[in-house]
Amino acid sequence: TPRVFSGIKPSGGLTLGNYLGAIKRFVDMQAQDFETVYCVVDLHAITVWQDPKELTDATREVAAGFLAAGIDPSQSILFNQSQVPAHAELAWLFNCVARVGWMNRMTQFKDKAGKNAEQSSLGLYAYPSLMAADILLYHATHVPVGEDQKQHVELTRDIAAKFNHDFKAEGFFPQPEPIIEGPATRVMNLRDGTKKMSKSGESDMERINMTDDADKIAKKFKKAKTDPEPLPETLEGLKDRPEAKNLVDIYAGLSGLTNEQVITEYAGAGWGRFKPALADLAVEKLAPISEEMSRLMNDKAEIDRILGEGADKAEAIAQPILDRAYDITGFLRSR
Ligand code: AQP
Repeated sequence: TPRVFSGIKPSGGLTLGNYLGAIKRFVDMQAQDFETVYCVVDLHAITVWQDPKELTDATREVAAGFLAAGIDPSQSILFNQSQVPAHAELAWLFNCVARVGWMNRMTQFKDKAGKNAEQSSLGLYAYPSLMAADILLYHATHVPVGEDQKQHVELTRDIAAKFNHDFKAEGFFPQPEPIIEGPATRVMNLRDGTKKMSKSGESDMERINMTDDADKIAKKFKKAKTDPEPLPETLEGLKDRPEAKNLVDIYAGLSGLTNEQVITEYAGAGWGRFKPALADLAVEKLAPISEEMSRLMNDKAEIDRILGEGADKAEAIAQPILDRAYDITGFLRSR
């Protein structure tokens, strides 16, 4: 069976972007004919500073988000990355396969490091190499991600191909496919439609958190930046209107309608009508998930148990593949 791998960083609470671009898709794929492996990628989170206690809390919160949204530990493997050391080990091999020039082309590093590249962690720079290890350690064939991660999955393909080629191990690492589907693969910041909605964005008003209550959700959509024009009659009318397009995409992502159907339903509607409808829809869809998340977060032992058992299952797949990679590399192994 084809195998899916994907992950989310515990670098803060989950956003609507993580939900529509990733978790909701993960749940869909769990229901299809795939073996599904999902990971709370804590090793990735520390590429920028994380307070240790907050990291532990966020790890449980992201795990709770997966579970509350419908990831079932009896159908999917769910674990946190640092409990399976093979990720860090394979990443080192890949650091020696990937080229500096490849990393220099990664737009996410440029976005995240900004003008401060010299002061960024070396880990942030090497992040795509660890991500390649995450995916290839399971010989994953499908990687559901938001638009922002497409370039990293493409780099993963390059690393797999170069490893196979350099060590004459044709076909050892597969070529994984990025799966970028649905109407909301890039949810934008509510205050600036040219920026992505992020967990770690400066202002809380720019994102919807999965744990926001109904009042907060309504307030955030009400204050979301838009242009003054009503919604257009056709999809083309959203061109060059990033904020309007974003709210339509979010509505589509939450409702299960296509963007086109949303435009047809709300053709000519003003924001005074569309925004409250969007807020109601978001509350309807997110409230049951956030209630289940808070219930789960009161039972830390249960979350920790699920992640531990998931790590055992993950390791059972990953370790033989790492061992094989070590043999291919020529490492002497006498115990
Ligand atoms: N705005 C978004 N729209 C659609 N998909 C998104 N994803 C993230 N933001 C959006 C997808 O969520 C998955 C997990 O992402 P991540 O946590 O590993 O890293 P990220 O993309 O860097 O997410 P954030 O929220 O922006 O975190 P911070 O602020 O800490 O860097 C990925 O599949 C991603 O595409």
